[in-house]
Amino acid sequence: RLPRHKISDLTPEKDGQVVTLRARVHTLRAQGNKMVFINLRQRIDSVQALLTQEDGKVSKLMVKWAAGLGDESIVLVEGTVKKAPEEIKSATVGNVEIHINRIYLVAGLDGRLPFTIDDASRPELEQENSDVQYNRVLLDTRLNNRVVDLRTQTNQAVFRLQAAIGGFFRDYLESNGFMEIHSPKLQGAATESGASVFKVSYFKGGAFLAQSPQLAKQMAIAADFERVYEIGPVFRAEDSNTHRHLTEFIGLDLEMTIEEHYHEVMEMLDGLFKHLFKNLQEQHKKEIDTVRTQFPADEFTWKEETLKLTFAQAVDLLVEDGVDRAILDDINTENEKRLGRIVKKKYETDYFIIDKFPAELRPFYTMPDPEHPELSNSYDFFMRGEEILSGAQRIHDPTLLVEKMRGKGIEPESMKGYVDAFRMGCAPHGGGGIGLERVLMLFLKLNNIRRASLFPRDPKRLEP
Ligand code: ATP
Ligand code: AMO
Repeated sequence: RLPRHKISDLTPEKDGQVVTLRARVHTLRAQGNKMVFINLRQRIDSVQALLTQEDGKVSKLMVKWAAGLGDESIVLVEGTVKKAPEEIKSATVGNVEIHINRIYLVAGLDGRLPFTIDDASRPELEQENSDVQYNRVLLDTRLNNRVVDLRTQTNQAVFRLQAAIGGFFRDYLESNGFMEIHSPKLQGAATESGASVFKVSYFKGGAFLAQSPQLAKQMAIAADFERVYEIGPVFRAEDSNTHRHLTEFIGLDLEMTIEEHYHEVMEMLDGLFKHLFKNLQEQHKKEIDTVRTQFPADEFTWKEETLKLTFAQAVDLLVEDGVDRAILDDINTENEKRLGRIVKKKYETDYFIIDKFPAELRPFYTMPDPEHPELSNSYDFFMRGEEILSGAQRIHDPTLLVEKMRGKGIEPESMKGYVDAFRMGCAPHGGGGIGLERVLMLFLKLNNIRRASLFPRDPKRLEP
């Protein structure tokens, strides 16, 4: 049995070698009854193959049969590698073509394709200007037929990048002494606030789906694990039909003890993001470039020295730009984006941090600033003017914690296990939570979080 080859391994130096490939028929074009051109595709690579009687290795019947192969069938091909003639040098990998000697059908289609992979691969702008010429594939159609949509080279690259982000997150934290944990997603009580949790039936009673591993990761610190992280699903019952909200997303969470100051956590998180950006740009240029052909965007820009603004400084930048200070008690989504544009212009970066948020804007577990109790030791991180991480130093003193819970209308008894963790003594600590799909969407500028989720869940979509 001949060894299987990958399209990405086929280079002009292999000229004359016989190879076997399993691939999809991307497109097929018959020329009379003598010749068939098949564009073969494997993930993000493709190669031109041809079946011709002139090679003397295939019969007329074979050519006729091959001409009837449908797009997206899976075939096994044995053929000879040929350096591609100058005039057809194209996007094919390594400028080679394959002269097919034998071809077998591995799997055909039992139905009509909802759209062609070529139509689904058109650059967004081209699609916008060319409704007549091309069949435009709308996002909803793509998501309804996600399996076919995921075969585009863009999506193959997007999800390889998603996997890479998870990998770099894990590597960085492991090398900094963090340990992975797995916290329960079924909860007896709402985890952060009652507002946005899904209720599920649980035997004779009910349960909630965790809206964050917040309580568990803090309890792991109280249990002396010192530095922990989790990659897991997060559920939010928010009826937010926006480009950046999902009802289920992947949270990249971490929590660590603090020696002196909450800036230790901010520095760790900042180091993590720079590790991520650097390695994505260095090791995954091919995937990034592939996505860019469909979603043109400027390169994601960041600096070795990260821009850190306090909430007050961020507000000042917005006021300078003409926003009314009276509406800046909080920075809404629109002003967040505006701030992103201001920062990009002034500091030439797509990545920055804001800290010292007013205490009243943050969850009950957030540590107030000891010198200015109306502020808090909290931070948000931003990419292209949108929030990707939220975090803070936490309250480890049980008396203060109970007071803050009551202040936000939460009955401490309803979270007894959590509050008790601090009654048993817990070191100062802090952490943060990142939305994986948001990072991916903003790094690539995909403009809609659904494109960064394999099978997205939003208020209107539970299938496929
Ligand atoms: P998080 O802090 O969880 O990242 P967030 O900052 O987006 O998310 P929220 O404050 O709950 O969290 O989200 C509110 C923002 O999302 C609002 O500023 C609003 O612009 C937008 N938004 C939320 N729900 C809707 C909706 N149904 N329609 C349009 N926009 C919405
Ligand atoms: P927060 O609620 O801000 O903080 O969530 C953390 C990060 O998760 C992402 N995110 C979302 N992504 C997709 N769809 C959503 N509906 C959605 N909501 C949030 C964002 C956000 O920055 N417990 C705290 C974290 C902490 O303090 O450690 C928390 O959950 O990228």
